[in-house]
Parts: sequence; C-alpha cells; structure tokens
Amino acid sequence: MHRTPKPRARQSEIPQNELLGERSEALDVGAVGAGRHNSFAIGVDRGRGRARVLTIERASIGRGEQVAVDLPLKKALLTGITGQDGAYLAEFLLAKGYEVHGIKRRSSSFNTDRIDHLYEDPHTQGRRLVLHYGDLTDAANLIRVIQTVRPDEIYNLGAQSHVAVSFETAEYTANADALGALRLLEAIRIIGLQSRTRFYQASTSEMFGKVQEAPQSETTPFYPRSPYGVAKLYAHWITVNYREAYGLFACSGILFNHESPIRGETFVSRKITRGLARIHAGLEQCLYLGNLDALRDWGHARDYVRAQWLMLQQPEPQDFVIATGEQHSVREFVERAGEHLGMNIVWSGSGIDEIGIDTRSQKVVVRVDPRYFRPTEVDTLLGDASKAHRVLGWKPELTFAQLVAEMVNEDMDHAERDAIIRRHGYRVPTRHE
Ligand code: NDP
Ligand code: GDR
Repeated sequence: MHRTPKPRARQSEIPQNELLGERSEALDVGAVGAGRHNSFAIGVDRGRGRARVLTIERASIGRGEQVAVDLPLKKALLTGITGQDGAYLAEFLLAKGYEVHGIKRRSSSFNTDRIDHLYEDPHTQGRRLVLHYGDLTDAANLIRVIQTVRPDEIYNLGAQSHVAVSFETAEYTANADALGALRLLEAIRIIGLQSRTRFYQASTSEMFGKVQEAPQSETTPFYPRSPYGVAKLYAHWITVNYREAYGLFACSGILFNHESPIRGETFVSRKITRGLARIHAGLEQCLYLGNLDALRDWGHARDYVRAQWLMLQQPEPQDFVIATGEQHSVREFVERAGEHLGMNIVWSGSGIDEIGIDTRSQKVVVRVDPRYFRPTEVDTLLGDASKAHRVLGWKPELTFAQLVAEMVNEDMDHAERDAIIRRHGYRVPTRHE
C-alpha cells in the first residue's frame, strides 16, 4: 500500500504574505476527518499541485479553507557541486532553506575549494549540506545515492565541461556527459521516484555549434561541433525523451556561456582575467590565447543558477534558453579586462602573428598560440532568452562590464597576494595549461 509521508504540519489562519514564505506552502483543504489519535486534512498544495495528507492539532479546519503548512525541507541533489555552477547553486538553495546533497569525485587532493565556505562538519546536528562520493560514470553509485537521499530535485551539473579537452578525451566525455544524464534518469525510474523527483539537465549553447540562425532560441536546429557538444546533445534529447515517455518532470536549460570569479582557470574569460592580473602584478610576462575572433554571449553564473532553479518550480516541465542577448569577442574581453587594470591594449599583426601591446608599459602582453585552436570551432553564439523572460520572469541582473570587473578584481587580489609572498622570498607555484 502506498503511504503518503506525513509532513510536519502546523495549521493556522493564514495571512496572505505568509503564503509566500520560502518554507510554507498554501494547502487548499479538500476534506477533513478524525483518526484515532489525530485529526487530518487532505488537500492539494498549490506550489506543486500534489495531494498531501496532514495531521492537524484540531478539527476546526473546514473544507474549502486554506492552511499554511510548514513543509519538510526540500532536498536537492547536485552532481558537479564542486564546479562553478554547483557552488553558486548550492549557496542559492541553502539560502532558500533546502537540504543540499552533492556528489563529489574522489580526488588525490582536496577538490572542494569552491564550496569550502558552505561546508558543515559531518558531526553537526541538522546540517543542510551533505557530500557523497560518486561519479557520473558509475550507475550503481548514482542509484545508491539517489535511493538514500530521495531528492525532490536533481540538478545534473556534473560534466567534463571543457570543449577543447573533449577532442582529447572524446570517449570519456561521452561517458560522463551523455550517459551520465541517462544513468540519472534511469535511476529515477528504477527507484520509482518519477512523481517525486524533478530533474534539471545542464544543456548548452554548444549544441547550436555551427549556428543555423541568429540569435539562437529553443526552436533553433542544433549542429554541435565538438565531442562535448555531441555528448550534451544526447543528454538533452534523452532528457526530452524521458519527459515524454515516462512523464518525468525533466527540464533542459540551454545555457550560454556564464562566468564568474570561480570560473575554471582554463576557460577563456578566467584565463584572460587571471593572466592579465598576474602580468600586472609582475608575476608573468605574456598571455597566450587561441582564436581572438570568437564571439560569445557571456553572462554571470550567479544569474544563471537562479534560472536553473526557476525551471524546476514551474507547473509544467519545459526547456529554456538562458542568455544575455549581448555578444562580445574574445579580443574585446581582453581589452575590457586590460582597461580595468589600467592597461591600454592595442592589436598589431594578423593571424598567428597578432600581438596585443599595452601602450602604457609598451610591453607585448598577448600572443596567439595555435595550440589553443580547436579542430572545429564555434565561431559565434548569441542567445534569445525571450521565453525565459516571459515564462520564468528571468532576466540577467549583472552586466558584461560588472562581470569583467568582478573577475578582474578577484584575480588581482590573488595576484597581489602571490606577489607579496614572492617578494618575501617564498616560492609561488605557477600553474599553466
Ligand atoms: P565546471 O567544469 O566548473 O564543473 C563541472 C563539475 O562536474 C565539477 O564539479 C566536476 O568535478 C564534475 N565532474 C566532472 N566529471 C565528472 C564525473 N565523471 N562524475 C561526477 N562529476 C564530474 O562546469 P560549470 O560549473 O561551468 O558547468 C556546470 C554544467 O553546466 C556542466 O555540465 C557544463 O557542461 C554545463 N554548462 C556550462 C556552461 C558555462 O558557461 N559554465 C554553459 C552551458 C552548460 P571536479 O571538481 O572533481 O572536476
Ligand atoms: P566554450 O568556452 O568553448 O565556449 O565552452 P571557452 O571559454 O573555453 O572558449 C570560448 C571561446 O574562446 C576561444 N578561445 C579560447 N578558449 C580557451 N579555453 N582558451 C584559450 O586560450 C582561448 N583562446 C580563444 C575558444 O576557441 C572559444 O571560441 C564553455 C564551457 O563552459 C562549456 O562547458 C559550455 O557548455 C559552453 O561554454 C557554453
């Protein structure tokens, strides 16, 4: 027999503003009755449209009334919690009152830098951040973690997410990025969580690849240009298929590039802000880049994780493009970051001989290195997020200028700290790729 779990219920006459509280939801009471020990009310909660049975302290609530109920903490499970988006989303969900579970990979060195500020000691009573070892290539592990946590929401953010690296590790990328999504969706079915667990798939503008129209929206045909893009396209379609075939609440967010001060150091935005900051601090001489002409629609990760959450709060599962609708070149990113550091970078030469000179110091600060070219490139991406504006009420709050400024400022802090350490005779590790 299926038993509906009893939420911790607190009945009250509800002021309208309480209905908007993060942890309580409005329940339209359909029936009331009395059991041996408690009275109970049966109703539909407005937030999720699910039937709930609540025990109540008194039988004075009548049919047709509304009660505010304190729901048990919502549980979210994040793959990729140690990555850029995972860290921002975990922080966002914790602030919303969620219990957050994250899957982290075993690593020979600490790999939780981005979430260390959220970490709670395992001995802490009632902690709301819990990490589980796991891997998207390990189905048994995923099933066990999902069975243990029984999450309300799963955000599949884990991936080998570097496009250039996917040309070197194509099979692994397919395994983690394509089959990883399938394994999670199957786990939801195997455990029988179809009606409980909502699923978010981190899809990408890389699926548009060699773009078939501009700007790109939910209806633009796909044409991926890398093993990463192809793997993500499989994950996207399997998410759509499981939604249609099994009625899963599964959404795919087609997110355009989004960056932040905790962006991986080998993506071009962070490579530029970190590289120029270190040149400015006297730690390095020159920044080597690939295709300076690539055009991207760059947003801020903080804005984008809000969109991920919003997708799972809708009455119906749908896919959404998330983008700023503004495009800049890699070259322009370099100029803007340089300006913020007091540099004036001008360009000279062409092709692989092009150089960026800081006219203030008269030094060459940027050179082109063909090793960063890709076998097949995505030249231009520009998103049309009007559906997200209309349906989710989502708009980016941070501008391109604010994004660049925030990234440069943080990288300048790190660079100055390293410069002080070096001045005092200590070794500063230089990390390149
Ligand atoms: P990151 O590269 O910063 O983070 C990726 C995360 O996935 C890390 O936590 C990483 O763990 C984890 N991971 C990698 N491989 C596996 C695996 N086999 N099993 C379990 N976990 C794994 O990516 P972002 O945070 O930038 O992106 C989040 C998601 O969104 C990714 O799926 C990405 O492809 C997608 N995306 C990103 C966009 C962007 O512009 N940032 C745009 C569109 C989509 P570890 O820390 O151990 O390496
Ligand atoms: P992308 O991001 O491939 O769009 O994928 P990345 O920052 O790596 O490249 C953006 C563009 O810059 C050009 N480029 C360089 N790129 C890197 N990494 N290093 C360089 O030195 C360099 N020089 C020029 C690239 O050729 C490219 O055109 C990111 C990832 O986060 C994906 O996971 C995500 O799905 C997409 O964004 C949307």
